[in-house]
Amino acid sequence: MAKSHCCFCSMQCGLEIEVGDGEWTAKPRKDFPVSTGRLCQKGFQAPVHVFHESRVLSPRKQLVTEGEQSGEWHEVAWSSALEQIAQDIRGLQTKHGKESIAVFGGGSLTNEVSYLLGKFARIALQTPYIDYNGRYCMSSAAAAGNKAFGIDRGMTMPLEEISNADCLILAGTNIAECQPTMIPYVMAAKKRGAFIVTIDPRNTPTSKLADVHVRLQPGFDSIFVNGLLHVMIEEELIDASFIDARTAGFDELKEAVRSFTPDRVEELTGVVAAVVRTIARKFASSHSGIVLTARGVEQQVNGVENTLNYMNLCLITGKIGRKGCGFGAVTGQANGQGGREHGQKADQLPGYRSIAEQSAREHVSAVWGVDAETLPGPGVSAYELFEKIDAGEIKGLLVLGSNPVVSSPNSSLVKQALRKLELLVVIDLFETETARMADWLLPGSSFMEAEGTLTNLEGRVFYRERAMQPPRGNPEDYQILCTLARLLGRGAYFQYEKAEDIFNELRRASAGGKADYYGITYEKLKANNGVFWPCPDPSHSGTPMMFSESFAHPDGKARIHSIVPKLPAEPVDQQYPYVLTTGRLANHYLSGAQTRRTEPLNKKAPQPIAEIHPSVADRLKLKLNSRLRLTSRRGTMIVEVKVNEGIHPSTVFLPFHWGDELSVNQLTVPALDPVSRMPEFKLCAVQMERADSVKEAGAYAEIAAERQS
Ligand SMILES: Nc1nc2c(c(=O)[nH]1)N[C@H]1C(S)=C(S)[C@@H](COP(=O)(O)OP(=O)(O)OC[C@H]3O[C@@H](n4cnc5c(=O)[nH]c(N)nc54)[C@H](O)[C@@H]3O)O[C@H]1N2
Ligand SMILES: Nc1nc2c(c(=O)[nH]1)N[C@H]1C(S)=C(S)[C@@H](COP(=O)(O)OP(=O)(O)OC[C@H]3O[C@@H](n4cnc5c(=O)[nH]c(N)nc54)[C@H](O)[C@@H]3O)O[C@H]1N2
Ligand code: SF4
Ligand SMILES: [Mo]
Repeated sequence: MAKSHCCFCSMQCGLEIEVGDGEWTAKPRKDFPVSTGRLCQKGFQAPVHVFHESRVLSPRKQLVTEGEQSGEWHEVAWSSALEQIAQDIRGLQTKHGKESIAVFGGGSLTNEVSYLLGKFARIALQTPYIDYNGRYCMSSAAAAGNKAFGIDRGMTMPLEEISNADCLILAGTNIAECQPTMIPYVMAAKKRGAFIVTIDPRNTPTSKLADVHVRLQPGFDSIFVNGLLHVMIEEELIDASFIDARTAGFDELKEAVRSFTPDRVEELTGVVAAVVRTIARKFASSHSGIVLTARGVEQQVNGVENTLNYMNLCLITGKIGRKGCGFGAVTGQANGQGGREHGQKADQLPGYRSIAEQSAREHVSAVWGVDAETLPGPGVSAYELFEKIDAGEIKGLLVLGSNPVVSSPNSSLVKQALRKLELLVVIDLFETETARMADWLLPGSSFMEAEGTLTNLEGRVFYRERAMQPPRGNPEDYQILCTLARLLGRGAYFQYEKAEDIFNELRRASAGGKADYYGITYEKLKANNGVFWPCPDPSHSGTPMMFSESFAHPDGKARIHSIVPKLPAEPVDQQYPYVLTTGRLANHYLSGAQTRRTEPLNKKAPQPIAEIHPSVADRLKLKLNSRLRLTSRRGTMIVEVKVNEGIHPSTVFLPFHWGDELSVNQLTVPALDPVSRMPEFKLCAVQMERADSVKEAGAYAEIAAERQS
């Protein structure tokens, strides 16, 4: 029996896995406090994909005929596959420079592999170009946390504090589908009488738990929050002594929200003024309260500002750093938190250090045993990496732990770019949509086959045991990187016998940084069901509750930011009159690479279904079994459709868990937040028409005229 953890979301529920002779059982672990002995449907099925018949079990090279990938693969032995790959990398770097190779990582990788991947890019490849799927995921919350609090730990408090809160505001976070085992904490608060508010353009299983659900049109969060802040200040519901002692920037905020009266907010957003007042009063006057946000408010060109504004709610009411209080940007991926701390990001070194800062470069290069001058500088963000490939500046790419052909915005450009590469190496469990375009596909190790540490949404670092050896004696992900480094002549920097050796180096590299893991050891993790970072020395027991006494800015004060609401990148117009927003379903995970191969989950949601408001269905003259054509400035697709009475009439929602013609990212806009470089997955303008008889319905022209009037 192995003490494992589900491979999917950031809750990282404890999973007891027993493997024997091709058989397995998976049960909830009773001893892991976070998941309170529970698993959601994905957790129970987590091992299914690991044993799927389509697992990639040996290295493969794709036959290229007349410059095109043929879809025909042949197996190559590990040693010669890695030698050929190293040779190709060297060839490209000799011809086009070190910077012609890039790396793309993922937030499901362990801390050890994330750390190693950052080091591999900077030391083995000597390229600045590394980024990862977390750029699509948490980067706006990360930037906002750094700006407001001086540090980015998604949740500033442990999960159990949710149960102690008297008021909960859940904005753009659908925990009932995305972190289902968090629900018991919310229910405990509800039982104690907590007032619960959800803010989302549609009804979701999460909004069903709310006392008030605000059906907000996508892109309107900052206007709405300015209204809440206005009421709190106007009615003197703020915590003046907290503001005075612990924050900076309040006077500017007061000015900035002065004109956002509830009546004006109602005019701008359609949210009734009395509702704005009630929510503001309830949150501010409750003894304790927590604000949780997620991708709904972040995946926008104004994502950093949206998140900062929600943080303001906690800061002006003094609801942070004490019992039942805090702010949480709910992390998404298994290791979404740890994966963004140790150097997979284009501008980052381990311990959340900045690669542009001289002292940071010196610290990390001393740990790595290299001269600080030789470390590359900052690279570019995930989507911009594909733009650089498209422009011919990057010739080779290594992808580990992501399926960007499905998950990137404006995916046609990503595909076009990947076609131009001279070398694409993918390390994955499956021949994903991205792997199909690769020259080389190397077997990746699953969550059951590799030990290591991860950091859950609370900032709790924990140890995950290996449940079985990788199939056919295959190497683990970290071993592939080490061998490649050796073949590139940099083996001296990649001498590890086990994951723990990498972790011990990570501890030293992170020491003194913002995300300080120095005091965390494997031994401590195993004995304590995890340790919360920061944990700066071995005698330290970790930091579950942050900011009890001070924030992480040098003067100890949090920064209040005044937000002037801005338009999305692509507002609706006559030609594209609806807002497309995208997100998740309970049954599937991200690009679907794993869950579409998990039959018990896949059969519950075999294809994407668009959600639209009944009034829109009428306008489009949809009939039973009608299908819907969605068209944006970048692409078009046809999907099944269903009516959701609780969705904002301006909005159509589509999940993104499918590839090829069912991928919604053919339509999404590649506009990026100016600070975080996170794409606007939650908002783009589309037209919609009945697909079974588009001409006859003539619906689109009709709506366009209607909306214009
Ligand atoms: N089942 C499942 N669970 C998952 C995942 C999965 O793929 N499947 N993925 C994991 C990962 S990596 C992540 S990042 C998290 C994501 O977790 P969430 O962020 O909770 O998930 P989303 O569905 O992307 O978006 C949340 C909600 O934002 C709403 N929304 C859209 N636009 C706006 C807006 O302008 N304002 C507001 N207030 N809300 C808006 C959407 O309607 C949606 O209900 O989930 C994690 N858990
Ligand atoms: N339209 C739209 N697009 C979105 C979003 C949205 O809300 N709307 N959300 C964005 C967000 S928040 C995220 S996080 C991204 C995620 O998007 P992706 O990065 O595409 O996510 P995954 O499907 O998890 O891809 C992980 C891949 O790595 C493989 N893998 C998993 N674990 C391991 C491992 O340990 N080793 C190896 N070698 N391989 C492994 C899996 O088989 C899979 O192919 O999508 C983003 N894209
Ligand atoms: S809540 Fe998340 S971690 Fe827990 S079982 Fe479900 S998908 Fe896995
Ligand atoms: Mo994510």
